[in-house]
Amino acid sequence: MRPSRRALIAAAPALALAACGHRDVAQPLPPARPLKATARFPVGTSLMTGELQEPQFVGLVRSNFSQITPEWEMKMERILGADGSLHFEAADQIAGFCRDNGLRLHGTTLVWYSQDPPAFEALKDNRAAFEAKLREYIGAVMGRYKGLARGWDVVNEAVAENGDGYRGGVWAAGLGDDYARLAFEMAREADPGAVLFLNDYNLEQMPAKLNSFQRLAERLLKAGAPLTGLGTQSHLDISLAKGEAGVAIKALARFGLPIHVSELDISTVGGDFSLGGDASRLEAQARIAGEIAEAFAVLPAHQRYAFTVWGVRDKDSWLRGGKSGHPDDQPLLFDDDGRPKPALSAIEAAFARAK
Ligand code: 9MR
Repeated sequence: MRPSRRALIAAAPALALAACGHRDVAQPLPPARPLKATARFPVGTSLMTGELQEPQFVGLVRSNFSQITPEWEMKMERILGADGSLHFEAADQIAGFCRDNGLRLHGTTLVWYSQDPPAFEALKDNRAAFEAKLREYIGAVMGRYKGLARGWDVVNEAVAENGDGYRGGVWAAGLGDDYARLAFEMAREADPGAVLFLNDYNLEQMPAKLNSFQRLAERLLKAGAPLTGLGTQSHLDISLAKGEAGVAIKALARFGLPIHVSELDISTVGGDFSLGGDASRLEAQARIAGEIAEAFAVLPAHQRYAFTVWGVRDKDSWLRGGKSGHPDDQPLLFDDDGRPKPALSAIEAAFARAK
């Protein structure tokens, strides 16, 4: 679906400036309406402790967002030492920032195939000890942020990369195929008030993966697991065809559970075609941002857990670095200088329309 006239009109000032090439824009864009002011549901961003030292970053977070996901500080890789010790300094710093600023916290992640800490590797042939250790870990982490964390990604990225079947890393090795159900039960014991998510990526781009994700959710629910939320990470890129950005949300809505757009970014360097210049790339990004925002905003109120972006300014994104990153990527809603982009305006327009 193309953005409506209203979305395009709302995006017009940003688009006009973007057309000059975002790196050469001399005048700052007029301030957008704070994102959270337009939404009737929590709007989140991820952040890292280092970013809390930057006044511009903190200002953008305070004015635009109402929920925070720590980008890695609440993951096992940060919390759990090789000897089984727990390290909460960084996680506590983010929790403190949330408390001080009246922001909701979303925790990620408790059980993730890609993290196989030595403390669990050592126990994988001793099922009882492995289970006790995981119960203790989930109890300690969720217990520490009880009351502040509204929800947690309990099981992250359980569907196989190609969408055909599942993967469980050390968790399946230690607990068998039932590891996800056990993890959800442990999470409910630790914090009965938290929304407990199954979370995954590429659900928009890969029908097979979306299908397997739904089968897993059905299986868990049938087995009585306290799965109470569904997360679609939504790492998208500008090659996404019209209508695709909202497909996961629309499919998952039938479960009647709260839905989290949990890690939205829209890469501008993806795709196997040339769009010709920054402006058209940012326009394509805005179209996709508007589509996914629209699909989320029209959900029934009780299903709108949160709409979360995976970072604030383009330069903060994980897509700028690492092996698969690209130095020119502009995947987020604010540019390197903290100026609002067309994608932000498109999201605001979609949120406003859905009221
Ligand atoms: O953006 C995150 C990056 O800073 C971390 O180094 C990495 C490993 O913890 O995780 C990244 O976030 C991932 C998220 O937790 C799960 N979905 C994919 C995200 C991007 O890789």
